Amino acid sequence: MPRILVTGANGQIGSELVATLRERYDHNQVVRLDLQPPSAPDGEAPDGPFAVADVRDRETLADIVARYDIDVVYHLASLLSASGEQHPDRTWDVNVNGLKNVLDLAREHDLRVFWPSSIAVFGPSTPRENTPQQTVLDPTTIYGVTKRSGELLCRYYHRRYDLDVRSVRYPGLISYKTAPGGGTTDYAVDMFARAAAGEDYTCFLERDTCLPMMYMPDAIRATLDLMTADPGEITVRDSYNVGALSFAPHELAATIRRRVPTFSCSYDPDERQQIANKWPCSVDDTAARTDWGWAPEYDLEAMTDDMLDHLRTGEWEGESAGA
Ligand code: NAD
Ligand code: AKB
Repeated sequence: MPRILVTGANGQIGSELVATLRERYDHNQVVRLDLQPPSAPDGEAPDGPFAVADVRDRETLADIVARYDIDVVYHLASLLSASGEQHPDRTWDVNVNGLKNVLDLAREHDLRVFWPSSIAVFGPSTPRENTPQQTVLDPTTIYGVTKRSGELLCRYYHRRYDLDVRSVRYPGLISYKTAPGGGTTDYAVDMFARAAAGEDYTCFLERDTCLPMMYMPDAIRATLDLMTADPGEITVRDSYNVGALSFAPHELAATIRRRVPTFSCSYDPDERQQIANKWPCSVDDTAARTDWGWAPEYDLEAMTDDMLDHLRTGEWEGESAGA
């Protein structure tokens, strides 16, 4: 049974990935790592093993890998697109130097690595519809620059050192358990949260800004399916496009309004609009479908039903970091 380390484990993806991995494997085999301890009910100790560390601190990372005898790392610790523009130096340091620390430790300890890239690797010269797997990559944000640099670093370590590192370019992820951490696609989660609370929402993107999105259960399945695929099936070693949904804010608002008739959405774009304008609307994920059988399960209607059901039962912790 593999011993697993998840960095950035308190975040939007990490908190759900840890729960799924702990269901799939033994609870104590999965170690959470983040800058803070995981939250726990008042007076209770956090559930399961955790380590407080900064992924830029290579010595501490090495101690954790050795202490827990780690075999596999899901390296999620990162700054996202909107917060990245506020802290470009820190974003480079965490996103690129943190990844290099993990890859170097993986070489030394023969670890397998999952590291997520993003649709932020694309830019203004990239085709916006059905964006190909191989295409112009001209990111305009520091976040996108770090993601493309990370993709190339992963491919280099695979070719040069035969490291088994795998990656997907997640689209904007939508979930109800943990608030998103400072991205451009966060508006969708915020809109759901407001609608479920019986409130209206002012969107920070224009009504017609189409972006690729995915529901969290599909994202977790994509991650685990890629990591359990036979290494011989993996033909893309920078990062796979994975598609699921494509919609603009007004389409999401209309889908919600069919279930919450009193819901109203207005539009007041801020600086995140400039980021979204450079990203695609949809991606071509033929390589992921062919190589390891990727297929999303949730369409916009099914996701909206599920999100509202869960949010109405109170499974929500608050606003996104960028809100
Ligand atoms: P998040 O912001 O919700 O969580 C990131 C976590 O990393 C936070 O808990 C934060 O405390 C931690 N962290 C930040 N700096 C750290 C450091 N120096 N050392 C240790 N931990 C640190 O992010 P997320 O949405 O869960 O994203 C996880 C990964 O998936 C990131 O690489 C992100 O780029 C990628 N991704 C996310 C989305 C999305 O829509 N959520 C889309 C594309 C790609
Ligand atoms: C962001 O908006 O920054 C993230 C992403 C698409 O990488 N959700």
